[in-house]
Amino acid sequence: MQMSRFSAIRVVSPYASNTPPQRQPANGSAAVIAEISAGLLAPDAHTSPKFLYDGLGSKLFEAICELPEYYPTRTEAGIFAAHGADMARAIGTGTTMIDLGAGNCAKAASLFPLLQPAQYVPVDISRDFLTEAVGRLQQRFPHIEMTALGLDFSSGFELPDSVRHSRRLFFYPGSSIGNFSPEQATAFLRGLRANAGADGGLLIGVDLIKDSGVLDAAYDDALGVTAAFNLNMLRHLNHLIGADFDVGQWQHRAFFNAAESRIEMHLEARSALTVRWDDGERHFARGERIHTEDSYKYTRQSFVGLLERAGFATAQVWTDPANWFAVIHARVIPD
Ligand code: AVI
Repeated sequence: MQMSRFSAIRVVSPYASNTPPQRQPANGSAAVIAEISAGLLAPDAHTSPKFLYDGLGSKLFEAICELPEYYPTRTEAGIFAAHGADMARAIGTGTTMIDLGAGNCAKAASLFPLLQPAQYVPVDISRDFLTEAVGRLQQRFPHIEMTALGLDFSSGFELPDSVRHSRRLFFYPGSSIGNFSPEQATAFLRGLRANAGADGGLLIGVDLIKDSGVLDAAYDDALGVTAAFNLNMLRHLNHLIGADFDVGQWQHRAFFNAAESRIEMHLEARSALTVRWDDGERHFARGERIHTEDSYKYTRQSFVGLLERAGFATAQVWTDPANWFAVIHARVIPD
């Protein structure tokens, strides 16, 4: 019997790449590999959002901040532009300004002419990027003492003695606090309070609850930049744990979960597949997801309550005309 001339054609998912990635040796530390493996093997597979940020992930996040749908960055910048002078009056000059997740230091630098801190302490996990940015900034503001700290502050930190003790102001813009759960956020802010001293304070950006259509679009933009940002995590995981995730077999899902008051980002398997890595493997059914990020949204009142539980009294709140975003100045409640 003659074989059909089509019998040699392999049927593959239209999304899978022709050459699925070959597994490379794992590059992450033992602790990182253990953390990622445990999350992938959990009944509800999940990963920490910190793995969204490799070199490309950081660039994709910068691109997200330029998107028309991603309102937080420009809304917060608008609040600083409109109310910076008022903030400076409330906070006063001469603080020790500790910038958490400083990146290119641009947000803090935009406030220097008004806040005039005595010392600027940018903190960021990406030490090289930070050192370069601070070098440039020091030339523009030679009178401000600058002490860059390259560390991961998300799981708590001790400030070195080179950081002045008086009038510490933690600067935490961008609504990054939303990437912690409310319980984690309270614990994190308690840690800041412990480091702030009795005369310390906090200037923090918080994203507010709004129409779910606006929220959904901000995390699932028309150009697919947020999808690329989310999917890029799989390439990063391949690098860290030596896995063979095939990006083409996954799709981005993001939606507002009103009951939990958070945007959830997931990666969803387009078809049944198995992922293998050095110490394990997992089968994913079609439609099964990996939960990659939460971004909590607050009301003004709910965040003020969270600050109080962490030992901060809210001094002043500034918002944009649509009430989409808040910048809050809070002071340490002394013991
Ligand atoms: C860094 N963080 C505040 C962003 C957010 O909005 O939660 C990360 C992000 N995820 C998707 N888009 C932006």
